[in-house]
Order: sequence, then structure tokens, then C-alpha cells
Amino acid sequence: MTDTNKTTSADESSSASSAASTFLLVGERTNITGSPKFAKAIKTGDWAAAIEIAHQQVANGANIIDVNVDEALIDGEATMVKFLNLIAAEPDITRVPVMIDSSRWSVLEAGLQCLQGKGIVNSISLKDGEAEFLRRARLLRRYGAAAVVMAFDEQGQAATRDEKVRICTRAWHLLTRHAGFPPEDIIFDPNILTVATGIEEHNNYAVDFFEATRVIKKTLPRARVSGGVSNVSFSFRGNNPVREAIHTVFLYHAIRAGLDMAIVNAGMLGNYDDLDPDLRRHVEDVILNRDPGATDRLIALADEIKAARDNAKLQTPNARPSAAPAADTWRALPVEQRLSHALVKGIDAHIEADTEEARSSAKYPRPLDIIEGPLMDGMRVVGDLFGAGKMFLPQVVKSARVMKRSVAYLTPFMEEEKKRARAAGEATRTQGRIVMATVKGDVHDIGKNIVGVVLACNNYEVHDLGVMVPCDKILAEARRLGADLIGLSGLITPSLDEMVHVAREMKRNDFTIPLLIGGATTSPAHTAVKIAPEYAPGVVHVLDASRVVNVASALLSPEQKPAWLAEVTARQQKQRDDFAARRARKPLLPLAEARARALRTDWTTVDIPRPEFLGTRTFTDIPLADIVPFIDWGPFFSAWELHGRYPQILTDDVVGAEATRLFDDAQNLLARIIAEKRFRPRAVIGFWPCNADGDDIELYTDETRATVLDRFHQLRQQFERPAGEHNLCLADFVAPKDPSLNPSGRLDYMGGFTVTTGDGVEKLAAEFKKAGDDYNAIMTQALGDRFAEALAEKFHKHARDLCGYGRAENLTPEDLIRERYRGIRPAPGYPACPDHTEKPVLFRLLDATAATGVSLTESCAMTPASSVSGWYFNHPSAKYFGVGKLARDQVADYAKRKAMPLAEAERWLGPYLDYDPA
Ligand code: B12
Repeated sequence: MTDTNKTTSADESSSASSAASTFLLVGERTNITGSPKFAKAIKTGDWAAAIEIAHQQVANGANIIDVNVDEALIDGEATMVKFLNLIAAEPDITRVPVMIDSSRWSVLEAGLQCLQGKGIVNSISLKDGEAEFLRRARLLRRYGAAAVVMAFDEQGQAATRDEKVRICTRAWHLLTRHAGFPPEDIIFDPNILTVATGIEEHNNYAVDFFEATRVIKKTLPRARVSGGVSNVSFSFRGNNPVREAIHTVFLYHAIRAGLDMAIVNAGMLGNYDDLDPDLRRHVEDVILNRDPGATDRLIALADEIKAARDNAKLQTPNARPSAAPAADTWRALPVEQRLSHALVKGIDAHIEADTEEARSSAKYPRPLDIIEGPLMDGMRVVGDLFGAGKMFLPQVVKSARVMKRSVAYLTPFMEEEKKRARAAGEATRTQGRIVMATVKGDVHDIGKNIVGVVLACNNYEVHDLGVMVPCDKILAEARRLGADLIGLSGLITPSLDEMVHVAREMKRNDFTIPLLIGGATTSPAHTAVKIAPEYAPGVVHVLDASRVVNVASALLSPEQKPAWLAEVTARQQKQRDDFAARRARKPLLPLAEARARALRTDWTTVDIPRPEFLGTRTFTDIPLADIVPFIDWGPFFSAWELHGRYPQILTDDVVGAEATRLFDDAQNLLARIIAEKRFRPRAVIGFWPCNADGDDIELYTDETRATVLDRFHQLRQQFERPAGEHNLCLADFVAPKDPSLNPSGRLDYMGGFTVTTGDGVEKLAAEFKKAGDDYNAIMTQALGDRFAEALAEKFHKHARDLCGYGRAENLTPEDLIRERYRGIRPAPGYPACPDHTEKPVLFRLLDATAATGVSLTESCAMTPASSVSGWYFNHPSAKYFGVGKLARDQVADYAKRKAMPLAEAERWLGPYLDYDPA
């Protein structure tokens, strides 16, 4: 399958060698047939609850969400359209592709018509014959969608290996030869069928699936394989521990057979290695159909497990599993194994003593031998476990800290060693050398730091040039150091343009090394469409830290590189073609028409609150402890690549233990930060009288409206909305100047804010870094970001109170985090207002730099990094939305309104343009 909009399954970082880390989970909770909660939300029209379920899916780590609204009493077409349109305005959800799932073609088509990015259709099959299959496939091509192809034909469902392979092969040939389907857009579902049913023919169903998958992956190039996993364990309904074990074991073998993705309830999955060995063996006997008695044995064990659980619940309802024995037995192992154990487990208590023991032993005459021997052996284990999804990011970073301490201990001896090695003409060996930087104008580097640690753990030599690094410096350093790779990072959209510039400069300066692209604002699509064409030797987007080692090793392996890069390049070409086709298919509304569809308010009756003060107020002495209750911990775990909802994540079967350890560490550091006042947050908020002037908002010096103080410029959605929905612009939430729209001429008020955790974040992170403690350095940055976001939430609450209506709120912290209140606080750069150049106006009005110490870079990033700035809108219907793509007419009009040269406006809005600027 080719790219979608942001997160994609087929990103360049995938590699056959790391099947587990590229495997995709398709969230099934937004499927009415499998989720009673979603069914209820849809049936009762509780859209907020339905959206929330989609949110949870993504937060729980789903890479794709399956949406199915098939129900006899529901208007499938209208419901699908409504739900897809609602989630289209939720940036956290639209990050992942949508799989439109229905047994009715009309529902699939209705869904496809309103998807913004590339969609996946679940499913088509040969059930109704070849002609119908091809007709549907060709239609899907027109929408550029990928298809799940069920292994069904005119005779029915394929159950055996041979049937599955025969039907999928026939479908593949038809699709590629007669429907123009790119093979990577074909996802076969060769039917996962229920095992252990007591019927002998069913015993081999899982093995049939694995074998069919193996053949399909081998003989039908670039096709993918998927399946619905819950089916396999239906015989054990009501016994979740056994079902989980079956899913886990099944996936373990299926992924090894080549399964690319699976529809699965992530909450019903465990870790293969952590399964009780006895249960695992019993399940494996069934799944691999090892002998005819396997089913009976598993049924007997399942009954025992169920009885034991029921019993335990009766006796100790709140019992938790007993903790692992306090095992210090590893201290008795030989020193190499102790070093390796310390690295893998992230224990630094004895690392210096153990390192010294190894160094002074006759076995390691050179300190370098210790690094290249036991330490690297340990780190290799860490790298492998992380790559295979068996170790989590915080553990990796802790391992790196142990490694660093050991290396720091050895450094003085190493210096001597290096001098000698150099004198003897020997080179020290690393996997490769990478120069990394956050590009000019951008300040954030937590993601880049994480990537640097993961690479260093895998024996890459990482030269991190920091943040706001100009192109010349990146290239000069890469030359000077003889880098094998350059890696760029960026958080905000203006950085994308800077990345294009770096690529061009690499070409102009005859570089030949590959360029890696990463950071929250980057995407495989943007990399393919805008950056890769500028630099032929290879531009590769890396989605996150778990993929970077595969990418780096493929690019630095002379054997692997040509074919690997050729595949990336081919995929990028396809992404460019899809991008062009999508544009042609979905023309935007002319600006005038979009404006005619603006949100209309009855301004004579709507409540317009007047804030308690006009002008600005600065807050400098904000107790840190007062901010803590406003922290949304969810993104904290995401930053560490632990996906799930807080607090449920702490007890999650798969990541719970690691999440709890991480959270405990965070609480300890937080306590220290608060006690030592290491963060010094500041905030400034302001309110101004205003009215909307078209899509602008005019601010006045006072309520007489005699003098215009300044104006904010806003953008409007131009994509086709379903009947009855509006093409929104933030200015719609402000009473207009135009008397025909606001006959009573009412004055409105809006607010603005800048908040920051302050420069203490970088200072403390630097201290940790200097001490070789990347774990706490990254932790500090992650906490700094949480404080910034929490400050924004806290001051929004204050702003709502100042406007009156906030005082009637009675919200829990969860309600605050879920934004269950009136009013919004969009920040320039967010989807409703993607233009970062509105920040200078806001800063001027708030005198934000003087008030908070936050300043703007040339790309309008804020420094210190842990800062947020935005607006307050009070309108009762104000909501977050995405403006989506912009047509030329609007950008020209916008540039004129801002008195900004068109080319400059186009540069700032680059990723949002629906056309190629002249
Ligand atoms: C947390 C967050 C913040 C935090 C901190 C940001 C941070 N950590 O960098 C705070 C609250 C401070 C913040 C502020 C702002 N944010 Co913000 N923020 C986010 C959020 C929700 C998560 C980002 C994050 O921390 N991810 C976790 C880290 C670890 O991941 P990462 O940085 O992506 O790094 C991983 C990969 O990208 C990759 N990678 C990264 N670098 C590199 C480098 C190389 C070489 C390689 C190979 C790989 C690689 O590996 C990393 C590890 O897995 C995103 C939305 C999202 N879901 O992405 C918005 C987002 C990034 N923010 C956004 C914006 C607009 C802002 C503000 C401008 C808003 C404002 N007006 O105040 C400010 C800007 C701050 C500033 N200093 O200028 C936009 C940016 C897009 C845009 N239109 O510009 C986003 C995408 C939200 C959105 N949907 O619009 N934000």
C-alpha cells in the first residue's frame, strides 16, 4: 500500500529484516460489528463518544483504523460519511489511514468520496464473479484507494492453503493486469478461521493461513497480507487470558510468515516471551497443529485457568500479580555477562566497578576491547530486542545511559588507546557516522535526541549539531567529519521548506551521501513530493526511532543499499503520482463559494461575554505545583513511544510495567524540579475588543472602536463539505462588522496568550547530558513540554473564568484534557490556522517577549522550546477544525489582506497549497 497523509504503513523505514517492527495494527474498535460501545454511540447519535473511541484507538497504538457502520437499522451511507467527516477535523486521528469496512458497496463508495487522504477499502472479492470484481477494483483505482481482497470466490470461502493461494493468485493477476492496480495497494485477507472447534478439519486452519501467507508473499510481489485475528480464538470466548495467549502466539508465527498487518484489539495481545511457558506450549500445539490431542489438552488447561482466576477473584479481589523475585544472582556471573546484563536491564549501580574489573583483567589489554566486546554485545541484544518490539524505548535509553557511564569511565584510558591506535595506523570501527541537526529556525530536538541515543546504542557515531543549525554548518560539518549520513529534524511546517533547501544545497555541493528526514511535522508524502526530487542520492523519511537503525544499516550496507534505495525511490515516485492524481480528483471550492458557506450565527441573541479586563496581564511567579494537575500525561508516554491512554496505560498488559517505571521516574524528577524550582514558568494573556472583517479579525484600542489596533488574518476551509456543514474559518466565531450579518452591531472580544516553561528546561537537560544521562535529559525535555501544554490549559481556564462562563464549569482534570468546555485556544501553526506568521502580530500585541522571555526565530518557532502561544475564542459553537488544502484564489486574497508578497505567503503555506506555485 502506498502513502496516506501523515503516518503511513509503507514508509521508507520498513524493511523485511524487521518484520515485527514494521507490522501494523488495524484498530477494530470503530467497527460496529465488533464493538458494542461503538455500536451504541452510533445508534444513539452520540458522535462525541464515537470520535472518542477513534481517538482511543490511535492513542492505543493503532496504525490504521477500521471503520464499519453496517447495521440493519442504520443508514450506512449517511452514517459513514458523517463519521468520516467528523474525524477529518481531528488531527490526532487523521494521522492514521482509515480502512473503510462494509459489506455494502454503496457504503464503501460513499466513504471513499469523503476521505481526505488515501483510503483502504475492506473489502472486495471474487464472490460475485470476475466482472463485478474488476468493476469495483477499477472504481477503487479512481479513488486511488488500496483494497483488502478477501480470499473468496464464486465457490465460497478459501479454507485450505491451496484454496487461499489459488484465489489470491487469481485476484492478483486480475487486479494488476486488468484493473491497473499497483501490487502494493493489494492487501490479501486469506481468512483467519477458528481453530480448536472440536472439528478435525479445523485443526490445521492456522497452519494453512501461515503457509498461504508465506506463498503469497513469495509469489505475488509487493502484495500485503492482513487478517482479522479475533476469529482464531472464538472457541474460547469468555476466557480472555487464553484468547490473548492464542492471539499472541498466532501473531508471533503469522508475522514470521510475512503477515503485514492485522485487525486486532490491541488490548487483547500479550508479549510472546512473557507468556506462561506451559500455556504457550499448549497454545502452540494447537496453533501449529502438532498432534491430534492438542485441542483437548488446551481446553483442559483453559478450564483450569478460568477456575483458578474465578477462585482468585473470590479470595483477593484486588490482588496484583506478585513482583518478580529480587534477583541479584546475576552479580555472581562472569564480568562479561554482568556487563551485558547491566546494559540489557539498564542497571547502572555496579557499572563502573564492573568496567574496572574488566579493564584490569588480563583478558582485555585495551579498553577499546571492552567497548567492542562485552559492551557492544550487550547493546546488540538491546538493539535486537527493540527492533523486534520486545523492548521499549525508555529501556533502550536507560541502557544507553549505562553504556555511556561505562564509556565515560573508560574514556581517559581510551584517549591513550586512541593515540596509540592512531599512531599504529589503526581505525576505530563504528557502523557509520551520522551528522544530525534540527534545521535553521526550528528549536525542538527531543525526537532527534531520542534518535541519536538509539543510533549510538547501535554503534553509530552520532554528531548532533543541536538546534537552529544553518544549512552551511550542517554541510560543512558533514564534509569535515566524513559523514556517511545526514539527518534533519523539524517540528513546525516552515522547517519543511528549510529541508528542501538543504537537499538542494547538497546537490549543488555534489554530496553523495543519503539524507534522512524526521520530526513531527515531516511525512513520507512531503518527503516524496518536495524533498526527494531535489537530491538524487537518496532522501529517506524516518517515522520514528524504532525504524532508524534499519534505515541506517540498509543505507550503509553496500550489498543492501542499491535495491533498498531503488524500492524507496519507486515508492516515492508512486507517492508523487498519487499526490497529483488526488489533487486532480478533488477540486476545491472557489473562495467566494466557501465564504458563502461560512458558519452563520444569530448575533442578536448569542452570548458574547465581556472579559474582566482589556489589555494584557503578565504572570511570573506561577507555583509549579499548581500546574501539575493540568498535565495531560498521554503525550508524555507517546514521546517515549509507549502508546496508550493514561492512566490505563499503567496497567496495560503489554506496556504497563514499563509505563509504570517510566512514570515513577518522571514523578521523581518532577518532585526534584518542583523542590529546586528548576522550571520558571511565565505567561501573558490579553483581551481585546474586536469584530470580524470578512475572514480577518479587527482589534480595537478600546470599546468605542474608533481606532484599529491590529488585525489577525484567518484562512477558510475550501474542501467540499457534506450538505448542511459549513466551510469554517476562525473569524466565523467573532461577531462581524458587516451590519447585514450583525444587524445590532454588537462588539465582540477575543483573547491571546503566550506561555512558557522557561529556559530552565534546556539548562537542566544540558546538565544531565553533560553527566552522560540522556535518559533524564530527555525526561526533562518531555516534562518541560508537558508543563508548557499544561500552562496553556491552566491559563485557558483562567481566561474562561475572566469571561464569566468558566466559573460555572465543574470539570474534572480528564474533562479539561478532553476539552469538554466552551471556547477554544487554537495556536498559529495548528490545523485551523496553519500560518505561523500570525505569531509576530500576537507577540506584538502581548508584548510577549518582554513579558515571558519567549522570542521568535526566523521561522516563527518559539524559543525556549517548551512554549505555546495562541488565541482565545468564546463563541458557544467554537470548535477545532482543519482548514485543509488552499486554492490559489484564497492564497492570493490572503497575501493581499496581509500585504505580503504572494510568493512569500506561498512559501509559508507551502504544505497546504493545492497547486504548484508559479
Ligand atoms: C508535544 C507537542 C508540542 C510540545 C513540544 C513539542 C516537541 N516535543 O517537540 C509543545 C507543547 C511545546 C508544542 C508547542 C508547539 N507546537 Co506542537 N506538538 C506536539 C505534538 C502533540 C507531539 C510532538 C512530540 O513531542 N512528539 C514526540 C517526539 C518524541 O516525537 P518527534 O519529535 O516527532 O520525533 C520522532 C520522529 O519524528 C523521529 N525524528 C525526529 N527527529 C528526527 C531526526 C532524524 C534524523 C530522524 C532519522 C528521525 C527523527 O524520531 C523521533 C523519535 O521517535 C505534535 C502533534 C503530533 N502528534 O506529532 C504537535 C505539533 C508538532 N505542534 C505543532 C505546533 C504548530 C506547535 C506550536 C507552533 C503551536 C503554538 N503556536 O504554540 C508550538 C511550537 C513550539 C515552539 N517552540 O515553537 C504542529 C506542527 C505542525 C505545523 N503546522 O507547524 C503539530 C504537528 C500539531 C499539529 N497537528 O498541528 N508542541
